Amino acid sequence: MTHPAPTKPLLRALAGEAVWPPPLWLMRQAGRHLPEYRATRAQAGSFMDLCLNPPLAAEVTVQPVRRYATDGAILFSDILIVPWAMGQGLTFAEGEGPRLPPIRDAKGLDALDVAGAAAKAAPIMQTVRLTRAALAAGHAAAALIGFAGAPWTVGCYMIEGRGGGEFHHARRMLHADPAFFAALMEKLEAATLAYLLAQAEAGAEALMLFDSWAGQLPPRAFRQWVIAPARRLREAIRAVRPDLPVIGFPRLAGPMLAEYAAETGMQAVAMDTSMDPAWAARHVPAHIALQGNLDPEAVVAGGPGMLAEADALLAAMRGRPYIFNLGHGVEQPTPPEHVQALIARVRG
Ligand code: 1CP
Repeated sequence: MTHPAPTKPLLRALAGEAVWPPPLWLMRQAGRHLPEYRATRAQAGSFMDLCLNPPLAAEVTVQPVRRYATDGAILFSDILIVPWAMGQGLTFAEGEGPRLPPIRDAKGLDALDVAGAAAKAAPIMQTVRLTRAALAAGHAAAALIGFAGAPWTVGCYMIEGRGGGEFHHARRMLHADPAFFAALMEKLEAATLAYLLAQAEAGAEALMLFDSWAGQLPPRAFRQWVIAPARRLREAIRAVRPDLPVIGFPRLAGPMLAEYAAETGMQAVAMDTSMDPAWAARHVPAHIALQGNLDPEAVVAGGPGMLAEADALLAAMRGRPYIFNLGHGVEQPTPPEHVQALIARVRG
């Protein structure tokens, strides 16, 4: 079966075209740096209430597209929705990040309900449908990006019960009880695949796999628990939807980024802030798009320093498929005018 060539700039770059000026979106573009987000969030109640309220979640997904005309809209949700949908408790303590009852034994593992997760995640799919409709009606050039956390990163939160640290329990579990760890990863991978396919079915035009804590793993474990699951997920998505591009983000992978890019079959790999874009351009095959990686703090600061950083990044990426983005999420104190000035510079 052949598919028509994509016309949206983000999807063209993901198809391997060196679109210039490059398409652009920003991780955490919807969020607390935007006054309109804070207003909708207050209307929803808690962060979880917002994630599970399709009209309001679709509204905050579209807000940065409306304000900045970004080429991508990333679904407003969270990577921890998958463990929540499998039945693990999840709360977001105001200002403190996520809290989950840690899973460290067979009892916790057995209680995870992979088959039941789809029904609980149904509101997220409704958000995808509403967002697609809103983009079609008013922002026809923007592509909707669905996402999930990768098994290793989500497993870190499930075992640890919280973020903000170094995930000692999760990293130790891999050595101390490899059978338990493998069983948890297997359940998580199955639930993640179903969750991504449901987003594709509901209208996501690209998917992104966030492995934010990939850099915690030494190379052998990185191959086993970052690269191999990403490749299996990528293959399984291709079997159902051969046209759908996937972006992989093995954060802080360092030189392992090259192996990740060569072996997972992703259409793009995202560079974190620590990655040298010139190194990535040399080591990632030229048909795979690169995404990233301006320092989010440069955008908080703004001014000529930010513009000089953006210029250097653009110079390193020119001539290859590339998607402009930050190396991590937009920081809360970022003035929207700085984002505006950055985008104007990228678009020349
Ligand atoms: O109070 C609030 O408004 C909550 C802050 C917040 C937001 C805006 C959280 C809690 N999640 C989100 C949204 C979110 N998270 C998106 C939406 C789309 C967008 O990018 O605009 C996405 C893609 C994520 C992904 C996510 N959640 C990641 C992967 C990317 C990354 O930042 O590395 C991770 C690690 C999480 C976990 C999480 N959720 C929220 C927080 C504060 C955290 C980090 C916890 C920690 O480890 O400290």
